[in-house]
Amino acid sequence: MTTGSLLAADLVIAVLAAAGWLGGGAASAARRRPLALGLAAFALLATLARAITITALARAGWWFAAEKVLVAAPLSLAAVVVAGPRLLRAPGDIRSVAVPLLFAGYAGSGGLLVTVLHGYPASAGVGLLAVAGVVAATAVTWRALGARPSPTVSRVALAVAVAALVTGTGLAVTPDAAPGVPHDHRYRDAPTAGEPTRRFTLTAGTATVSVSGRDVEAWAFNGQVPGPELTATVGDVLEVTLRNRDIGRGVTLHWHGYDVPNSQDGVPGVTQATVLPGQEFVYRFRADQVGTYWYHTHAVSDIGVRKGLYGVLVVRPAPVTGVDVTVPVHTLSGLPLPAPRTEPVEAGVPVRLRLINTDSTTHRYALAGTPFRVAAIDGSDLRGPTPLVDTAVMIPAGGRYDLVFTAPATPVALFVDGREVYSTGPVSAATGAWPVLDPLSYGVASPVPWSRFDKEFTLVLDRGLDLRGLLPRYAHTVNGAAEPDIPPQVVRLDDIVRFTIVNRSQVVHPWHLHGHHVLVLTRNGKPATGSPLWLDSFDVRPGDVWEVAFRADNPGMWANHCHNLAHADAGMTLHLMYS
Ligand SMILES: [Cu+2]
Repeated sequence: MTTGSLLAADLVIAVLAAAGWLGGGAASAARRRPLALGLAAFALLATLARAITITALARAGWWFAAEKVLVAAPLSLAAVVVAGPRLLRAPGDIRSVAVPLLFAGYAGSGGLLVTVLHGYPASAGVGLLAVAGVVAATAVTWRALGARPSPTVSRVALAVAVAALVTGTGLAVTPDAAPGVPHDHRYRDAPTAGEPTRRFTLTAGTATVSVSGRDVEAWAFNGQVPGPELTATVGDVLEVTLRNRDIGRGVTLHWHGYDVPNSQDGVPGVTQATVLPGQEFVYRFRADQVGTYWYHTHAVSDIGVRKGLYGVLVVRPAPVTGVDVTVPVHTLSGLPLPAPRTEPVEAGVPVRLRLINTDSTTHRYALAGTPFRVAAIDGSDLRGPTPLVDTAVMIPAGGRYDLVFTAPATPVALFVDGREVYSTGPVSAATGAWPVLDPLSYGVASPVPWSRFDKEFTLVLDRGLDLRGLLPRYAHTVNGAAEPDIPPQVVRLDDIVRFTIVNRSQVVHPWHLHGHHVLVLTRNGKPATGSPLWLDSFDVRPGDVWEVAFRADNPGMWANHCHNLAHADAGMTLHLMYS
């Protein structure tokens, strides 16, 4: 069982246990004896089953189990100790066990709420708040059911609830409030990239575009979705003028995967101001990385990219030989892009398909009709890629795979999630059952260039209630905090930095660090054994633990965030800064 399925199973069992106790309590209050005993027995079994799931999660990593061991387990134990013996005695008046059963239900719910609303890291304050809630709810129930606890019991309960509430509230306030992102202008001076050799102008504006024969209201660069394809040859100096015609919430350009100088990175409020209607901003950088990249707005990025403010950036080593096709996959108003395209290719011609996922979720790509190799991932060439046949690749949000092959005499076709997007002729293929390539064991290994790390950071990805802003929100969190309260990661120039990224949530988080490519070291404790993987976008699935490393060689203030842009906007963004 994977840690991801364990997390899901544990959550389901916790819900069933709490519901069983509460249902049993309600049934006994209503004197429904068989139902009460049945539900309570079920809840008891579910509570005991959690001992197994919590232990297994703790073995997978303390991050996955901390609050369950420290808060939920003691509360569950109290539930079993209080309700269990009374049930075994099976009292004549079933109503007399209503309060113990409901207490067990509150205890189970308390532990569950701590997991769902607070998550990692566990804190004494949150544990005490849960205790206060359970004691208070039990006391209220006691009164409501007309039972008369002895004055001593009432006083003790009141004292415990008040003490826990007071202490918990104090302790739950995070002591080390994040310093936030200083608005530092040091890195904003445009570097001297040299005289531009490639000039482009991108004008952002609202537009009506046609997708699959339907008119769609979009936000577009130069009236088209995707925006114009920007191409360059390595060594070129790109100058891109961004104009905003009428996007009221503003735009910027971020060069996804391109490790540009910080001042050109396009993150509003961090590297530049948002470009408002009527304004412009000129980006200039040297094209010194070959490969497949893309650009997109980073202002209200979730909405802006979804509505169409993105395009392809390809830097080639030399003039193209053979067929070189970009396939930027996107979902615009629920309609898939690009439109299917068929063009015959003569046998023997080399073909490169540049697959780009510009959506916020993973896509599955399958190339039928030919053996192929994955030549590059996220713009970096792989070492010794071997031919693959009938194998699918999963590309994370923001990620790119370059597939290469020599055109056979028979047609080939590329499918994205089962939909044909590119072909050289008619192909019928069922690709749904194909195995998926694991890039961590593909290609030829070479030793990790570092043996020690100057800085190590752990990022635990989760969900939690964020009460720090004006309105409460159910945020996507990193180490229990949401933007702008996640402390920045501070490094020095030339530090070798290691990130451990842990996903204890129920959804995939495609991780994306700006300005640097990270080398994958391990996933779920197993070292990468294939070609060195230098990534800028990788899927951290539920229960996954990734270790990645990089050299801090690009000074500035860099966004480090989930590239499911809805998650990024809902708190899952922090910053890497150089001291
Ligand atoms: Cu995410």
